[in-house]
Amino acid sequence: MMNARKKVLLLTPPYSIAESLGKLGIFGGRLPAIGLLYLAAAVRPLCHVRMIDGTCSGCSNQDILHSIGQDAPDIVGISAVTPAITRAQALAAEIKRSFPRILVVLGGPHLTTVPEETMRRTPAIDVGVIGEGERTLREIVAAYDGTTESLRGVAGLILRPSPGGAPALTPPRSLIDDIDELGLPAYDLIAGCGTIMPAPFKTRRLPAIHAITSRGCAHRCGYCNTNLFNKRLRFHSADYVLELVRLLMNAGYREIAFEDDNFTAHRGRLTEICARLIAGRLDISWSVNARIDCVDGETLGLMKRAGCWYISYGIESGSQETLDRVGKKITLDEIRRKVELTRAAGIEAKGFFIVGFPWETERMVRQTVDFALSLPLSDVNIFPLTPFPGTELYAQAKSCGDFSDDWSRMDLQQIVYVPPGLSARLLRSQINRLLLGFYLRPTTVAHYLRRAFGAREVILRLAKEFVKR
Ligand code: B12
Ligand code: SF4
Repeated sequence: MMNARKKVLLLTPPYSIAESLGKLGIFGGRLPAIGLLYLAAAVRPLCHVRMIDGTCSGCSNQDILHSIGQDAPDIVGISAVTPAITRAQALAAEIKRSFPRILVVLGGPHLTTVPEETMRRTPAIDVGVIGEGERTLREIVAAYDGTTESLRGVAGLILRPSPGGAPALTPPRSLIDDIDELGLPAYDLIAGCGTIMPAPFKTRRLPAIHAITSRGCAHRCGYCNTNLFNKRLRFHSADYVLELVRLLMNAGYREIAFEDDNFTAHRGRLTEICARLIAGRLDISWSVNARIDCVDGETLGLMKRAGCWYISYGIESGSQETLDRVGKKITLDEIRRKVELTRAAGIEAKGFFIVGFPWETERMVRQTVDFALSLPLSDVNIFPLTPFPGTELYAQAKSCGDFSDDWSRMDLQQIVYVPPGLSARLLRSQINRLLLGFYLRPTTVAHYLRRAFGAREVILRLAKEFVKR
């Protein structure tokens, strides 16, 4: 039997994009996992909850073990994306070795996508939480009596009934219909998480933070992992979003990076949020991710007036054939028109691109780079195709081309897949052609100098971090 009020520690394993980018890692975002903030808020009424974010805090496994030794939690919950999963596995093994009585729970997009395989490869994990975690974790905390057997009645799990035993699934967990019911995430817990900042490219004012105002995506792009929320899109209401903005402003934040897959998916909601931000004269600047087909001149103008200054678009390719084959449902003409409209509205536009799809030839890869260079974008980024488990392209990559199916290398920086007839060298040289061609051209440099002037505090912070590394 356990104490009445249990202790829960939520964490992400030490893993940072800086590991593959070195000093250039300062250009990546360092943000605590929003999922953990929601989980913490959900279980807080039932237990003592703490959070350690290994992506921001710069802590080591040893630091985490030390903290566990001091605090003695009953349950440790770990969250991991695919490239962080091997770190999560190693950390879980160390926790289990030093503290065999602690229940180790793993959740997040990777476990959700390949639960059996992940459990098989990770004997130290007692329980995996598949999909949305708030209600599941709450039930785990309430039911756990020191044995995994006590969790058999909790839906949405893959659990190991005995140490080292074969994992078994409990019935699936349905999604929450009204996500406003979740309440606001426990942002107060990030105080001890270390240096927090969205990617400097899309940060103009400090302090800045990130937020999510919807869950899932209704589209089916072949390279994207949308398994987590069963490919279903749910929105927080405009009321909720305004309340969230006020919470963050009261905590001192001056800028918010909305990290929804597509913040602009619901036109009516978008219009209402913008109108209320304008009417309330809220002094907050913000950025979003959007789909090209979900913006127009009118909404862009409204977004600008409401404080939006930066939009990231998943453009992906300069080959219409590739756009069609991945199910992107956008055309090259529309992309150009919408990027122009964005800039005309006074909003910076970033384009994300991918090269190396299974069917791509050298000509198609070059087309993507040429197309990206021809658009009036403010920023670009380009990745080699990374066929994540659970995506449509994973199966294709397995059957054609050269695919190193190594989870720890799937960080979007390393080339894990090369299509037939192409080489990793060709992909790398085209990626560099875009990045160098774009960022070293005089128009970009001049634009950046103007932007840097408007974001002096961010530049200063970057310079300090660059020297420290
Ligand atoms: C915002 C975001 C980011 C942000 C901020 C991440 C953060 N720290 O919050 C930034 C830009 C920094 C980022 C970076 C990366 N990201 Co990202 N990101 C997202 C995005 C768009 C939203 C994540 C989110 O907040 N979701 C909302 C919350 C509520 O959901 P959640 O975090 O999944 O948590 C819920 C459940 O998973 C579960 N759960 C999660 N963990 C746990 C743990 C326990 C114990 C329990 C019980 C439950 C549980 O319960 C939570 C609440 O319901 C997702 C796509 C998506 N729509 O999910 C991609 C996504 C998670 N990212 C992805 C990737 C690949 C990356 C990068 C590797 C890319 C890169 N190299 O730049 C890095 C890795 C960074 C890192 N160290 O984790 C992939 C992961 C794919 C995979 N197979 O793992 C996703 C799914 C995008 C995609 N569609 O492919 N990302
Ligand atoms: S790439 Fe964007 S639009 Fe396509 S499925 Fe993923 S989140 Fe949705």
